[in-house]
Amino acid sequence: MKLVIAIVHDEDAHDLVEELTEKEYGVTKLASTGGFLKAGNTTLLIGVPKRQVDDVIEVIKDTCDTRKEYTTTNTMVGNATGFVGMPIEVTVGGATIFVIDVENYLKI
Ligand code: 2BA
Repeated sequence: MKLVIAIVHDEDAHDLVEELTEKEYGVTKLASTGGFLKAGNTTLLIGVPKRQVDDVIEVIKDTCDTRKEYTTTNTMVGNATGFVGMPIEVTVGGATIFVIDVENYLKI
């Protein structure tokens, strides 16, 4: 048994949950926040037998897009007279995926 943890863009989360559920994968959706952008994203927990991990990753690949997002960094200006917010572009996703061994899987 493996646990696939997928951090995805909020805009892809609904379709991804639909696709996974349609294929009868069990999914738990958690609201999460990225440490760098401090913006909302979605974390999905998907517990599957090892042989299904590749299929789950394919579904994620097919559903999640990369996006350009913008944040600002404080940069010193002049002779240290002040700071100005400099925009920086970052590419987010499609998805950040962790695959973890599950030692035990119980439903009580
Ligand atoms: P955030 O931490 O908000 O990061 C959003 C995007 O900002 C990242 O996209 C990456 O392109 C950029 N970024 C992150 N840290 C950076 C840094 N120190 N310097 C410059 N740019 C940086 P992704 O890599 O696609 O990550 C999307 C989200 O996945 C992240 O949101 C975070 O919530 C999660 N994530 C990514 N790597 C992770 C990791 N190693 N462990 C846990 N969560 C992770």
